[in-house]
Amino acid sequence: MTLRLAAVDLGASSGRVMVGDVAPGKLELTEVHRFWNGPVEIQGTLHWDILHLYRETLVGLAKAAAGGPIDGIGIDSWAVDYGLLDSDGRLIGNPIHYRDSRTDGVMDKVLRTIPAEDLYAVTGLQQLPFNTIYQLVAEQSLDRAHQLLLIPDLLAYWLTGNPGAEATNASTTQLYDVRTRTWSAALADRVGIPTTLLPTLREPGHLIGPLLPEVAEQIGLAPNPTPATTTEPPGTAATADAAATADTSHVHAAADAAGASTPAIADSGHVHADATGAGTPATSTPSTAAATGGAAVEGDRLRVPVIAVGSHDTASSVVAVPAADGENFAYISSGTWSLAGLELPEPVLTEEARRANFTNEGGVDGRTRFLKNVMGLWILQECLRIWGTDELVELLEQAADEPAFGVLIDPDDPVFLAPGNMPARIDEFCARTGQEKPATRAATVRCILESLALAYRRTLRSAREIAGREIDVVHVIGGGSQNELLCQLTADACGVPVLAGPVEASALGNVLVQARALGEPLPDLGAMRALVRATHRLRRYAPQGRPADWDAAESRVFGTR
Ligand code: LFR
Repeated sequence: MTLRLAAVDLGASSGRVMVGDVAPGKLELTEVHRFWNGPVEIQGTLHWDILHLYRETLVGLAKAAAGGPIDGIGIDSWAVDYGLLDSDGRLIGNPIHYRDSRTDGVMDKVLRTIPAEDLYAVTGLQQLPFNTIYQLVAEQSLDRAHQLLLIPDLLAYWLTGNPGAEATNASTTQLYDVRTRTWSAALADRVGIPTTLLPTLREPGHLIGPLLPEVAEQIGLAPNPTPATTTEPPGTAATADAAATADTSHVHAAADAAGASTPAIADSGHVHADATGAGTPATSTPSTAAATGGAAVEGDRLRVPVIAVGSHDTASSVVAVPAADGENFAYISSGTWSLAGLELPEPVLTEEARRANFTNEGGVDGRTRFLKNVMGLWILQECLRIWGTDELVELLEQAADEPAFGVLIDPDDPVFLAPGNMPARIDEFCARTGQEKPATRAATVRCILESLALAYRRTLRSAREIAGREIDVVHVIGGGSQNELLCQLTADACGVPVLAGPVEASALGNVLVQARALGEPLPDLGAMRALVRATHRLRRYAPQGRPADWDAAESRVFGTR
């Protein structure tokens, strides 16, 4: 039996709905829908267009459903951002983008009340100005807010009527106690955030709930299918009452009705822990849904389960790192951001880790993602936007021919965080650091990629030293794994081979966790990774060049260690 699973994977520059076909020895991903995402500035505030994201999610799910029965749906997205609901379950305003300037100066203000050491001891989180805690301190609508839902949880709530907080993403808020894996009420109190805002936590693999009937209808899963329409989601003004009352109770009724197959969900909350082996919470199986056409089966088909995955996109990507058993690996999840680090069994909360600003984010199966955010391809994306070109392939070819170690920047300099004229900011950085500015666009691209490779080198070296681990290979996953020049520079800079791929790592991690929850024999991360490795082509980059050149370049940008 092949499971057919929909992964909704929302990135900062595009959203995707993919269909994953999973069976023993099989892991195939097909993109059914891709759409633009990005900040929307209104009167100086950067927002996410959340209804656009929801509508496009429905369009994607409708396309997925048109191709055959869906056995599960999982949602992942970037971290830290949230929507606030009022006491009727209505969304209060558009979620604000983490690159918005409302958090300027907030971190320093909070650190005057709570010493950075105290914050780190509890949360183990890197200091980023946009962490949810700082956004909430800057929040204008707290007095009207009843509940906070992180972006994937908000979409899951609109699909199912069931609120909650998936743990890997909750771990990025800086309100989560990484030692006990619960919300830190003490921290929330200290910064004046009502703990009642923070929803019940759920782990990857848990059933969130079946699709609300009207959502199932909207995506064409109805006894008399109607074309996919795009009405307002529940929780917006027009349908709020329904969402808060009738619809929610319907979900509970549906979940109860399916109780026979979900005892373990109630007990352990873990779908795949169902001792009966049914493992099919409130849902159909492909065989029943496809084979017969009776009314009961039609009813089942509507109750597609939405399953919690590693809803932080980086957590899902790390699931799909195609590491071999026993390999000493580091990873770089490469997209708008580059998340560079290690997977560890436990958080590292030492003073050394704090000073180096390493984060201990929650991974699937209780692992720790010990990593740092490197500014990533964002700087390049913004350059292309400002230049008004999408001719990246040509630019990369030219950049490969540019001389090495011309102009170098620190990509993590705060000037590169907000959207804007990156070529001009690079020129200003050069002026500030006594360098000639890049003479051509190709030189600018070379500067960005070489500087990223330097930042990876520095980050992975500290990760290795602080965690006391060896690194024999760097897995580059995500969209950036297609950037051959960046992969080669990364291998050269880090002095170990790079294995590049898969590109759609977060969607793969998303479907793998769903598949296990629905009973697929993927007992642990090792089994999931073996399946990725067996089904995806990876590209190997051997390190070239002279390490001494990278040493010299590093001390030019960052000074001596
Ligand atoms: C990557 C990512 C990072 C997070 C940043 C902001 O997409 O999720 O892990 O730090 O976006 O949310």
